Amino acid sequence: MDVSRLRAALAGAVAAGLGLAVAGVLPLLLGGRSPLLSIGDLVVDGSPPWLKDWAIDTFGTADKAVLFWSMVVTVVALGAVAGLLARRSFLAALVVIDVAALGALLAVLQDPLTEPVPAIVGIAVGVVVASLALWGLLRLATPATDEASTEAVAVPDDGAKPLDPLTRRRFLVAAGATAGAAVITGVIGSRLSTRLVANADRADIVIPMAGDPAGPVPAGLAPAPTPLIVPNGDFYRIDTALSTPMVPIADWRLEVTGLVDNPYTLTYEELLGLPMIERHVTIACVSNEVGGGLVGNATWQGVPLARILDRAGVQPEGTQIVGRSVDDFTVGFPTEVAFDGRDAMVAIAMNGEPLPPDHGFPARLIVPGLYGYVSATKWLAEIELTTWEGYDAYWIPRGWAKEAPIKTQSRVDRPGRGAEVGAGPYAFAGVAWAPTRGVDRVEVRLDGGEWVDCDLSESMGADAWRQWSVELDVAPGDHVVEVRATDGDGVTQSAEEVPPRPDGAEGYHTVRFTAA
Ligand SMILES: Nc1nc2c(c(=O)[nH]1)N[C@H]1C(S)=C(S)[C@@H](COP(=O)(O)O)O[C@H]1N2
Ligand SMILES: [Mo]
Repeated sequence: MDVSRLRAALAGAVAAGLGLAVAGVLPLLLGGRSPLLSIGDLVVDGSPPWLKDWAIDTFGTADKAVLFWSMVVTVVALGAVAGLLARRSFLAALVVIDVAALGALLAVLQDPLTEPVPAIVGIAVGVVVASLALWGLLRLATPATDEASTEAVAVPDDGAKPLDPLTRRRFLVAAGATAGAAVITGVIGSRLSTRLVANADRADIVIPMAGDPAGPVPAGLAPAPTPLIVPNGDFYRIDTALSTPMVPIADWRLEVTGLVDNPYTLTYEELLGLPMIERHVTIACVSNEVGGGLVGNATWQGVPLARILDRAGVQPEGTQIVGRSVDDFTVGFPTEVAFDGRDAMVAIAMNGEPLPPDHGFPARLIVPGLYGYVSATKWLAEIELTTWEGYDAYWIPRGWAKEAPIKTQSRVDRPGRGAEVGAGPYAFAGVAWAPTRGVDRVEVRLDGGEWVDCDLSESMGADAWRQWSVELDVAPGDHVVEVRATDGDGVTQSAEEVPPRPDGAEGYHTVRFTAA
């Protein structure tokens, strides 16, 4: 074909890129494994040990990315060669594409992890797409034989007929669109594959029994608008992640770093092998308004943070623990919190299941008594010991307090705001929490009258919330009910209204309702 070398190579490169993306992603959509992984495994298995060592030394944890990009570069380069060959013979270009596909096919067929059919279909469609894209692009880049345009254009130095500007632009747009389609397909595919792998990993996990289990969940009160244990699907979710990080287990490591004698790294398997505790712990968001829903109680299982730190040997200057996530969110809290007897843990399970992706799979921090933004790193990747002064975690420069214990709070869940209830005896109900101190007393008052003591659900430990309820007579008309809790230290929550920023809302939850 009468196409300049540059355009032919470009056409070949982008066509190959699109073919590669299709072949890499389509098998995932068909429920299979990406041929790129089969090829990658084959390359790794076939590499001599010195090469593997060198790759790990040189690229560290980026070795997989380097392998992936090497594949992309190789295929794109082969595509460029095919494009150049196509100037003489399109058949020769097809041979290059087919030989590359054959290589992928062989990698797939020897891969014990791969279902062959989806991979073969992916490769076949990839070949067709690459061939058609190359054909189409070359056609676009071929000057019409009865070229009417006499406009002066740059003459390529390789003897190809010049292109008029319109054709040239059309070719460039088409080549750009092909490259764009390849990139989009590739991005979707890589997201999809980590998602699939992470979900499959999560489904396969068997959480070992905690050696130190949580006590039983008491029966609770009736009516109970809010359960003692909030099911995972109903649990509030707060984070800065635009999309939930999906973390395949094989790629995940927990690093313990900073001001410690022996920094070390744990795999998920190793973490699961450590002695675990299980506890009922209420976690809360500092931005929760009085009466709001950004609080929940769950049964968490994990490895005591103290144990993880002791193995590293915290140095005396390591006065701050920074929890960093895979997406670089950070929390920071005083190191003493890990050693003061509360059950701070690296949690791996929530209500008997591996952590849901939205709640931090594969591992997160849970620190009883501290608001989430200073303690509860989800998708935990690193625990770094640093000085208290040396680092401010994510939300601190954004105007939130550096030390943020959860304040004693209580909430009316029944009646709802503005509800209409039947006049006569009415059961008021809700929850109250004061993690680490525990809730000892909850009182309500109707229409500014006397405070009345409520029944409390049996304690699940000081870190967990308690349900409260009380039956009061309500006369027909408009009413207002208020609630207040007293913690295990005998301190009653403060009445003064304080906004969430900078260290948590205060005030009594107040609900207006009508009885008829
Ligand atoms: N990686 C990461 N972890 C995070 C956050 C975040 O933005 N990113 N937000 C924190 C905040 S502000 C809260 S309140 C809790 C909420 O935990 P949940 O979504 O499991 O309820 O997670 C904490 N952990
Ligand atoms: Mo939060």
